[in-house]
Amino acid sequence: EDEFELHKELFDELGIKKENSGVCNGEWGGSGPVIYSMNPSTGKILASITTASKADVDSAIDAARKAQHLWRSVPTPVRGHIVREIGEALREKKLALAKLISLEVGKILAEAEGEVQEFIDMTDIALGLSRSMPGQVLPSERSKHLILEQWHPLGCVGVITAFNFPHAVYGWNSSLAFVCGNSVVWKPALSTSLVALATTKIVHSVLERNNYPTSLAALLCGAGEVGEAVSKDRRVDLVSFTGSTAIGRKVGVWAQERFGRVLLELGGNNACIVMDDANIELAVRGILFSAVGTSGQRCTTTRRLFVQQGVYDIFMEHLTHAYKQVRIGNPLDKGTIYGPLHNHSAVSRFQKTMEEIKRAGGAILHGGKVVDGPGLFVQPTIVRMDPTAEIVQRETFAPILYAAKFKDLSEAIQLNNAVPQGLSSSIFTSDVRALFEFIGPNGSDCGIVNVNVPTSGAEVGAAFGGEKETGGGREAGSDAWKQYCRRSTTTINFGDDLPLAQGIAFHH
Ligand code: UN1
Repeated sequence: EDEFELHKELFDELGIKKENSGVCNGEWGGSGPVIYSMNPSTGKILASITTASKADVDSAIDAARKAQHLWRSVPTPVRGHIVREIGEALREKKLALAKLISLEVGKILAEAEGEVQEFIDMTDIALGLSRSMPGQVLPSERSKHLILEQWHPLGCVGVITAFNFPHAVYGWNSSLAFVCGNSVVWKPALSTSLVALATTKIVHSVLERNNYPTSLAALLCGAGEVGEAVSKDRRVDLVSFTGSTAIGRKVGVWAQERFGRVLLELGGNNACIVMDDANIELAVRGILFSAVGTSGQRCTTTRRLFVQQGVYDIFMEHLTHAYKQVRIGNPLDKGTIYGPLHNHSAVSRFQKTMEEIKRAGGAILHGGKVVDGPGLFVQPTIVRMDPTAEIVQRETFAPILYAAKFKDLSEAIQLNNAVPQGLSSSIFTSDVRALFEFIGPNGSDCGIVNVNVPTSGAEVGAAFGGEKETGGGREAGSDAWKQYCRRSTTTINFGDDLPLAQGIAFHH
């Protein structure tokens, strides 16, 4: 009982209790195991959540599919207005949601608020799309013929999200999925079930007041086997998965085996390149945010740093100085810019990696230790490391930055591209030739290629995602909406003849 940390006012505002059902197929319920949500800053329990059983997965997908049959014939601009209302409801609860994200994930309040803002901004994108989602008219090679291309709803979209963006990633996916006429079945990371619950309640409040079934936004809290069941289910037309490359590889195969679609947002191993001619102060600030923000637990976190030989010493001096100023503490306190890691396994991974670094001959320039105390705090860390070392090729989801010196741009690009992941990359330079070389076809091989902007902190208006082991998916802005649609191609004959394509003569 007294293991529970009380946040009554906040919970009341968000409709959360001490004991919660984490499953909704239109009705709240759940017959899987009960789990506990924990605050990583204190190590205390926030609430309990009943998770989904196999039977719950089955009934939620069934209900979501039925609801989609109704939803797909609602005019797209009307669907857009529903998504807009979700955005309005989120605006009202922004601070409360951000506090809950901060409590359950451990990220600082400013970043948690940014996450809610990403969802809100996505609802604006969806509203605009609802009036402008373009199809195409294409010229036919045949007389009195016309070719049309339309984008129709896909069906039921499974969304599996990670702990580090427990709210925004659902926002990117669901805003587009809903406006495109789909239902959504959400399997959040087990350890961020409360954020998923609060978010779903807000979405449901909008659906209910507009008389749409809440099974359009089904929720299945649970562990990996729930995600596996969703991924393998033939009734789920698209599985959008955000998480590790190891799990993503399995999800991809499960979905592909049954010819389901898959959208993968997997690991990153993102590098920043600092050229001799860079604005050093700007680069230090950018790289600090990108390497230390969210305690190094973004998929876009800067994990590798390549500094040109002429400025290496001075740059590293400035950067380590900036690391020394980082205020570690309770993520809800103003002034804290760096909170705890999310869970115990993240802390032990950090420790193991530090040991491996020492064995591999890495030199610790800052940090490297676990901070004593009840919360899961570790020091933000910079290590000078041979960039070809095995450990640097992996994504360790912790605030460890590997730094190395390079001679020229081509060496830096080669290093940038030498890892299996391909999410985000960045160059700091004032040389236009270096800039265009880096963003060109012989430059960075990542999905995100920034200039004088670090690797993390992407805006939702652009397509978000990466190549190689990052999985190839694109979410959020640009034309990412197309992945939540099926394309239909129609050839119309408005003449009296039947000319055949390719001029084929077929007389009988
Ligand atoms: C993630 O780390 O999973 O670009 C997503 C960023 C954020 C999204 C990161 N807008 O850092």
